[in-house]
Amino acid sequence: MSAPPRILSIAGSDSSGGAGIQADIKTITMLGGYAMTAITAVTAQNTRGVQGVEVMDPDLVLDQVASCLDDIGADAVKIGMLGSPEIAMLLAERLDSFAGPIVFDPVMVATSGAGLASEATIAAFGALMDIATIVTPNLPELAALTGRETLAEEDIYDVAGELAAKHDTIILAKGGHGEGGEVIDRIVSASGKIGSFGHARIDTRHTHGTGCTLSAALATLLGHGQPLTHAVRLARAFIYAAIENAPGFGEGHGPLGHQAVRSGS
Ligand code: PXL
Repeated sequence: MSAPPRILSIAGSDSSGGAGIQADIKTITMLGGYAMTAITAVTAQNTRGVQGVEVMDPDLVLDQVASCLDDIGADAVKIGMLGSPEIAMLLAERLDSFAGPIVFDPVMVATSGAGLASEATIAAFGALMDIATIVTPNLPELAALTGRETLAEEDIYDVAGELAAKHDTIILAKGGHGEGGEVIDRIVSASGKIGSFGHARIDTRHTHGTGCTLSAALATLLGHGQPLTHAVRLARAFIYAAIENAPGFGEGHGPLGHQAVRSGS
């Protein structure tokens, strides 16, 4: 058996196991990767909301990253919840020399509506977008990153293209928060549209951790050496299968069924 791709997830912990580091470990493992973690914050959380947060010391976050990269090494990195502007800035500096793909999910708000990044932390996202291979905002995040209150459907390509150009990266603008029966995800570079994927919207409240899962899947598939557009296609297939297989836990926004996704489904 060939060695699995080594994937480092830098993200927050979700005690309820649906999002954050826990979703990432499940996703990376199910997709045949070897999961490593650097925890930025610990949340007390369930499907109803976030009951408590403690942000890690920035030095300890960097130590976790160094412990992984200096010994085992990584084929791809995923960055999620950051916890503080200091952590964001230090990570951007540390990962500037990382040679593999970096997937940055600019997490701002949990599916439950709880805030997961302060304004100062969001202001520091630029440095991470500068070093990211691909950034995966949902539509409210794309609006916030480009200084807009709202974003009209017809402006998504232009706005995402401007952001891609500003940070020399690729934007995957996720359409889950859009209107209509079809969810459209668009991949955009500085020079315009690369591709788009549509999927019938699934009527469900069990979407806790979808953003984390998609970005971790993308990092794992890029770590496997899949080309970017195909990695997005496969990561979307994984997430829709995980939504279809959600176990229905909790009284709020329940977790996905990562463990139930079989290869080929
Ligand atoms: O999906 C956003 C997210 C990221 N990180 C942590 C989370 C969540 C959503 O709940 O809990 C730790």
